[in-house]
Amino acid sequence: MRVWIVFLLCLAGKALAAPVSSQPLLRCVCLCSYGVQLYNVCVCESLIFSFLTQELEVGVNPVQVETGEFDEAIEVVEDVVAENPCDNHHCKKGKVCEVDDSNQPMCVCQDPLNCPTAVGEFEHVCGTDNKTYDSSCHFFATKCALEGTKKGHKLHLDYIGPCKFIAPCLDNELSEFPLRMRDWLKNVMVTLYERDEDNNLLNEKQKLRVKKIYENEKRLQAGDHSLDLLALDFEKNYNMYIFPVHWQFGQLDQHPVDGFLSHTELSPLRAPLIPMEHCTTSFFEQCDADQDNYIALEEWASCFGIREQDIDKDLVI
Ligand SMILES: [Ca+2]
Ligand SMILES: [Ca+2]
Repeated sequence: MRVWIVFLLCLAGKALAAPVSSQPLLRCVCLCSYGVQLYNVCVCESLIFSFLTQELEVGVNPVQVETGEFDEAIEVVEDVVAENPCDNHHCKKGKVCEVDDSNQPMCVCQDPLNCPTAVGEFEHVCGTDNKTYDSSCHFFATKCALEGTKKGHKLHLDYIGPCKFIAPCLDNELSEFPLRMRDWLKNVMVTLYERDEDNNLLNEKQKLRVKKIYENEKRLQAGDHSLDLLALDFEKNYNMYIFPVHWQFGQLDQHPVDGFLSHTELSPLRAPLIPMEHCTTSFFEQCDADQDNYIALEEWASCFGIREQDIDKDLVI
């Protein structure tokens, strides 16, 4: 059975933004019960998705910075004989399984009216059409109904929460964004390392790499740091940041694993960040240097200040 421990980037109020070092477990205010406060977002450890019948393949990283909520692209068809053909037939978000006249399972668009009623505003999502949807279920059901149309093709889940005014990102703010994001990624890695008692969050290769960061006495502890300090730390301890940047790329590059991030693949990272970090969209747009709508590993790494000679496909484990 494939079990993916899912780390969900969870919105957390600024009020909770205490330094992580002294108190690693803080309650997140929204989508999950417990998480680790890093910077002003929370890495939540609450969702364990079990994917039936698949053994965890060697080399497959079991840690996903992904909720599954944003996967538009996955449609897994199992060839297992079952009483109900739909039992082992998984449909992508926005679709549900139905049996046709010859008892064959097929995925059809879900009626948004059949989506569970949202219990609170935190379930709302904002589409790239700037419309608020009650939940991601409502969003993907609507997107499905538009399948094959230009409008449907352009419609993506933009961010978590109701649509709101997002201030334009100023140039100086844009240049600060990777400093904080990079530091946050490094802290995510360290936290995974610290909490990986059962050895299922990081594989051996990853552990070895993170161990070096963990044991480095010059490591900047998680917390609120000035941008000057973050910039200085990056300059002095540059090597510490190379692996976390590659690691995050590997976490997102899953559907398919091809060295490029689509809008959908980027969603698990973008969607929770946008409401809190108004430069998120600009940052990722700028990352796509050749503007082909995909972020290649090289584009990603250079966005985070990783030098060309240090970009290494083999680090994306
Ligand atoms: Ca990909
Ligand atoms: Ca590109």
